Amino acid sequence: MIKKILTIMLCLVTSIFSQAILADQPIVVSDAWIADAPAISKIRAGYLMLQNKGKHAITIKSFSSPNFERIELHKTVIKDGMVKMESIKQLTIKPDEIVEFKAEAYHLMLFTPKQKLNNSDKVKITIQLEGNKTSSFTAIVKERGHSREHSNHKMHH
Ligand SMILES: [Cu+2]
Repeated sequence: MIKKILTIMLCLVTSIFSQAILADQPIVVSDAWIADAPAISKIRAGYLMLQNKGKHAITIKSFSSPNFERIELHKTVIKDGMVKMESIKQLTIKPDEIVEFKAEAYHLMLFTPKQKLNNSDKVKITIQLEGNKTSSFTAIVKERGHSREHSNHKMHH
């Protein structure tokens, strides 16, 4: 019995400890959202703001979500007058730097939703950082505003 209580306590301490590590991470995510799209669409675009509030550069290796088969980090570039998207393998954020994801720059491409996503749904996304660290955030599904964001997206995928 005592052994069992000890184990439970140990688990509690461990989980509090790991939460503290997470909270300690200087990466701050804000305004994370995923553009709503017809259910038939296999691709969603996601946007967020990343801020490094720490003293050291942070390198993002990848993104993942239980709601999607895979997530890629893309950057829109203009080459020879053509709009193209490049897949970015890793992204380094300097101390105090803010990286804003938007249609004409960085964005997330989320492939193959595992279930139907509706407006206002919350999607958990995990960032894999260099040094085997992770950081998670929630992105909300919402409709795009009246902009020309990603209007020609399908052509490039
Ligand atoms: Cu893209």
